[in-house]
Parts: sequence; structure tokens; C-alpha cells
Amino acid sequence: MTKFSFTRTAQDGRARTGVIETARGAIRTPAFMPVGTAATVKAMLPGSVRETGADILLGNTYHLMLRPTAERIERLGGLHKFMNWERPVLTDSGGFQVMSLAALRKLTEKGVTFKSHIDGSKHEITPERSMEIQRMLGSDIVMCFDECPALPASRARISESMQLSMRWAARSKEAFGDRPGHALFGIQQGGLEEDLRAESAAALREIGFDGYAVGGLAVGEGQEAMFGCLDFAAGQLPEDRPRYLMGVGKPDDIVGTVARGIDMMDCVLPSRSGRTGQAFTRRGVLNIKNARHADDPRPLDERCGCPACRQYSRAYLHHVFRSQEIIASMLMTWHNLHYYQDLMAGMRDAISANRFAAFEADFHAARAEGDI
Ligand code: PRF
Ligand code: ZN
Repeated sequence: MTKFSFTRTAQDGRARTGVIETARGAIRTPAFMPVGTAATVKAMLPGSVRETGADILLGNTYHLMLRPTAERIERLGGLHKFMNWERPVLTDSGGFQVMSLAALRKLTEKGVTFKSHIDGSKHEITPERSMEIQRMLGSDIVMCFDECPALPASRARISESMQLSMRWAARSKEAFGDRPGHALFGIQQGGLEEDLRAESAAALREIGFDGYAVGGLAVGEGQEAMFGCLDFAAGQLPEDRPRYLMGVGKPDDIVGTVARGIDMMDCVLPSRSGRTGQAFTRRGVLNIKNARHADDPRPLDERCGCPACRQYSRAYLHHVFRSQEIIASMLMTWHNLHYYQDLMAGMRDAISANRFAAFEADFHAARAEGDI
């Protein structure tokens, strides 16, 4: 079985490119992971997601444990087989989703109890249970069970929460055990505080993980504060392991975080905003429901190679979106995921060629021109 490994092939400033090898295939970094919360990337077939250039998908412990349950997915042969995606899957551990979605949450040293947002049924997730669920799903990259306070929060609250997450990280590692071919990532917390981030990084390094995530960002602090935090937080994590920024972000967030040494990220934005009519292009965000597109024979982006741009006009996309046709979600999602993966590929090439600064300048210049 292929052991999990990370090889950096080039570095330009703090930006890195390389490849993560897993038993289910390679992940080119920097990597963007489309979100497949309910065992599907909404509106996309797995083969189509792959065609956009994705090497890995993200799945969610919280959603899948509630419906259809991890036990059922295990009986049916695991998440990859269940959803017809044979490549790598990373699963989030549940705590963050409990805090943002569930009702009547109760947090203790042991873990968290909550009521399902679907049917109100009562559940508990502990670090041990999260590891068990992620094992039953067959996840290739398992995330530690952590807690993420909403910002702004007091320093005392952020510190206590981070220390709880570090105790849970140790329990996660213990419960994960030795599983060749599967990786476990730690999650750094500590809000925007440099010393708390350093304390968290030191605790995680002491336990030892296959990769390290930066958690607790993109929770309302704004891009400037997030970049400011990453300026010290990324460098606190081991250089020779993948660094994953959880739940980020908009295209300009992604470029800025790669510039700060991040290797992986995930976000619902390209898929979710496709379904609400927003298209990401080189020239910024375009809203397809806007009346100015009704007679426009041009594609969303003439330089994009996706089926929505090669085979359909803005006028058609405008029409099917306004008519609430299912194909509107399909085409818009496809385009957005393609745009994100093109952006990642462009950054990987630029880092390899030592021209990442020029790439960044071109990226911002095209957006400044706007849609024309
Ligand atoms: N922890 C976990 N999942 C997450 C986050 C976190 O802090 C975030 C924060 N942006 C998104 N998803 N486990
Ligand atoms: Zn396109």
C-alpha cells in the first residue's frame, strides 16, 4: 500500500508546490478540494468533478453520521464506493459543523452533544467517535476532532478552547491508532493571537501528525486579519508536511493564502454560488441573473475551457437560471469548479517556474479591469 507522503517540488517566496501521494492517488498541491458534504458535490457527477481537475474531495462527518449514517455507508462498502469517487477523500471531523448547524449543543471535556438539524434526534461526538466514524467512511485524510470559537471572542475563551482542542487532538491521535495508507491531520487553533497559535502548533508537533490544518480562520475576521494571522501561523507548522487552511475561500483569499505557504483548502463557494447564479471569472464575479446577459451570445469567460463556456452563451445560462432549470445549477457549478481548478493549476505552474509574484500581479490586474 502506498504510504502517505508529501514531496515539495518547488518553492517561490513562501508559496510551495508539490504532490501528496495517497493509496488512492496523487494530490497536486496547492490543491483545492470541492465540498461533497452529503456524499455528492451538488449538481455534479463525480466524473465531471474529476474533469474540472480535482484530485480530492471533502466529506463531512456531521452530515453523513446523521444521514445516511456511517454504519450504513460502511455496510455498503465505504464512502468512495457509495458515491462513486475512487480518488482521495478528506473528511472533516464534525465539531465545526455541530457548532454552526446543530441545535442545543452542549460542550464538555468529553465531547459535544447536540440535536440533529434534520430531525431533532440526539447525538454525541467525541474525539474517539469522530475517529470511528471517519474510519467507517473510509476517509483517506482524517481530521482531528476540534472546537472552533466564533470570532470575536475573548482571549480567555480562545485560549481555553484551543487547549481543549489540543487535548482532543491527543485523544484523536490515540483513537486513530496505526492505519497504514490513511493520514491524520492536526488542527491548529488560537484565534488571531500569535502566542496562542504558537502554543497550539507546538502541542500538535509534539503529538505528531501527517499534516497540519489551520482552523479557526475565515470565521468573520475579514481577509486582512486572516492574512495577518497566516503571516505567522503557517510558519509555525512543520515545513515538510502539508498545510491545510480549512473553509477558505474566495479566489483572492486562495491566492493570498498560497502566497503565505498554504498547500490545501476547501470551500463551498464555487459550488454553492453556482447554484445562486454567481460565476467566478478571471475578471471577477458575474451574476448570471442580471438582465444585461439576456441577449449576450458570448460565453461566461472566453478563455475558459469548461462545457458551460465552450457550448453555451451567457444568454442561455441567463435563461435557464431565470427559468430555474436544473441545468443552470449543473453548468454554473461546473464552470466555477473549473475556474477554481484552473486557478490552482496556474499557481502550481507559476511556483514551479519561479514567477508566482507575476502570477499574482496578473491575477489582480485582470480582476481590476472587471467584466467587459
Ligand atoms: N475546524 C474544523 N473544520 C473547519 C474549521 C475549523 O476550525 C473551519 C474554520 N474556517 C472550517 N472548517 N474541524
Ligand atoms: Zn467556464
